[in-house]
Amino acid sequence: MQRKNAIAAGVALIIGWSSLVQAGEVSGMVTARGARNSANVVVFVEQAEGPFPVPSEHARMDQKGLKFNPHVLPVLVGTTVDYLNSDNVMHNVFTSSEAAEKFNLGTWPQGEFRPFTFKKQGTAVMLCNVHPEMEAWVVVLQNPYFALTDESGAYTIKNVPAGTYTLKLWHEKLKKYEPQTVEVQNTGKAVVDFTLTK
Ligand SMILES: [Cu+2]
Repeated sequence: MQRKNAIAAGVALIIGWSSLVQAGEVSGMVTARGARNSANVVVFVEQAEGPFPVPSEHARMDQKGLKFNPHVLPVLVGTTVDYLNSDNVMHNVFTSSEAAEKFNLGTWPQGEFRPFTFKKQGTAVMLCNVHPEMEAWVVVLQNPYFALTDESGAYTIKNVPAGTYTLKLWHEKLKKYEPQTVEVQNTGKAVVDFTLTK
C-alpha cells in the first residue's frame, strides 16, 4: 500500500513537472510605421489564467546620462522596480499616472535607488522634475507573457502555456494595429507578425 502511494506520488510529480516544462513560444516581427525604428514595442498576452507569482527579483530602471534606461519597461503587476541613480547629479523621479499612484520618489544620490511596487495594471509615464526631457514608460501587465521588440521589430515570448490567447501591443506613440489570436501548443512555436501605425 505504501509502495503504491509512493508510485502514485511519483507519477503525480512527473505529470506536474511535464505540465511545467511543456510550454510553447510565440515570436514574430512588429513593423512600426511612423517611429524611428521598431524597438520598444511591448507585445503581450492580454489575459491568461493565473495566479502568477510576483518575481522576487526586482526590475530596475536606471537614470544614467540624463536618460531613463530602459526607455520602456514591461512588468508583471506586483513587481517592484528599483529606480537607480547612476548620475552624479540629482534627479527627481515622479509620475502623473494613476497606474503608479502618481508617485513622487524625491531625490537621492548617485549609486542609490528608491523602490516602487506597481500594484495596478496600466501604463505609467516616468518623468523627472529636474530634467524635463527625461521620459520613460512602465507597462504593468496581468501576466508574465510579454516581450519587448528590438530595433528590427523582432520579439520572442517564451514559456507560454498551451492555450488560445489574444496578443496585443503597446507603443508610446503608435496605437493602431489589429490584435491577434494565437493558439499555443505545448513545445510548439507560433509566429505572429504585426503592423503598427499612428
Ligand atoms: Cu533628471
